[in-house]
Amino acid sequence: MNEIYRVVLVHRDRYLVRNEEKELYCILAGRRRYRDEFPVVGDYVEVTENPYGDSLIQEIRPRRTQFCRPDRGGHADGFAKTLQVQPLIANIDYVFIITSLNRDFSVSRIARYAAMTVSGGAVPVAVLTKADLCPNVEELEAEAASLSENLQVVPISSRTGYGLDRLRTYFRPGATIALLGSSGAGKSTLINTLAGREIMQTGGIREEDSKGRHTTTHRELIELDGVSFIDTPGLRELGMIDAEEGIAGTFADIAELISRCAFSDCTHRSEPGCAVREALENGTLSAERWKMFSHLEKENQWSKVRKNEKMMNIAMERRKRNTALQRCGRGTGRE
Ligand SMILES: Nc1nc2c(ncn2[C@@H]2O[C@H](COP(=O)(O)OP(=O)(O)OP(=O)(O)O)[C@@H](O)[C@H]2O)c(=O)[nH]1
Ligand SMILES: [Mg+2]
Ligand SMILES: [Zn+2]
Repeated sequence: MNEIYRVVLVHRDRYLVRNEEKELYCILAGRRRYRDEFPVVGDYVEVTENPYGDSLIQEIRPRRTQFCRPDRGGHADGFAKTLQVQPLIANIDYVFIITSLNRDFSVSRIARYAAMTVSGGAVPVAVLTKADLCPNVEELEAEAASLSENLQVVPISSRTGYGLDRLRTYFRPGATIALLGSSGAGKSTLINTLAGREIMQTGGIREEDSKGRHTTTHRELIELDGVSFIDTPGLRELGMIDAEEGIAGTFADIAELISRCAFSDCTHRSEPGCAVREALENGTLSAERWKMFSHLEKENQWSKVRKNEKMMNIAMERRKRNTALQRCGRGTGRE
């Protein structure tokens, strides 16, 4: 009989899974191993328990939400430099976009995370950390909030406890909250502060540029008072892939403007009746946000082309292989 467990940690090809009763180490069942789909932290999986060794993951339950990033192909793609969608975590309600209020603060980075969060079906919250070190918290909070009307922004300090009460409004029992963001932003420190003890290891940051040292190396699900938190290693950068919905959701006002342009294929440069140009000229849309939006859009388009190329490469490889097999007289029913 299979039981449902949740993946809490992935270690190469071994998975630590948990339910209310117990924790087990698992590997993938043989028939799953060569499929191009692997469980990630937060997944619900069907497990056949093996009391004598690693248990077996038979199936991944459909994901309610996920957070993905573009991955530059794997060894399976050979030399082809193509992109694929890589799910990092699954079944999350909120993504806390952890950003420190120091030199590392970047609204355009928050925009990237917000777009990918919305595309995956979760709700983004910009959590601005280290407020104790920042002289102009309100100013940066307002800057982040002006990014999108659909983005909630909460400045906090794990050191002084500032803002944590506001953050707790998201902690409904049963909810899953992922902490994402650059290395050194204070993801693991926040987990430890909420837990009241040192669950995760934390590390210092470089003086010169406030960058972290990639202290956390695994994604891990931690339960605190019925809420599941997923701590993650700092991502170096986050590209756009399959992000149409998330970009449009994050920049909803711009998507609305575009729908009002006189031409449906308006390039927003010099066409008559362009609602974007008009908004830029009368100041209702800032040049900065328009640039951010255009940049993410362009990147997402680029990913789409690379992804399609990958599909073409796979099809071409398959055709070549079949032709070779046929030439050897195999696959034609002659052997
Ligand atoms: N002053 C201050 N320092 C903080 C705060 N939160 C975290 N830090 C410090 O920031 C540094 C990095 O914190 P971590 O929690 O390890 O950062 P992380 O986001 O988990 O980093 P990675 O695991 O590398 O991705 C540590 O030296 C923390 O003590 C805060 O609210 N105030
Ligand atoms: Mg960490
Ligand atoms: Zn236009």
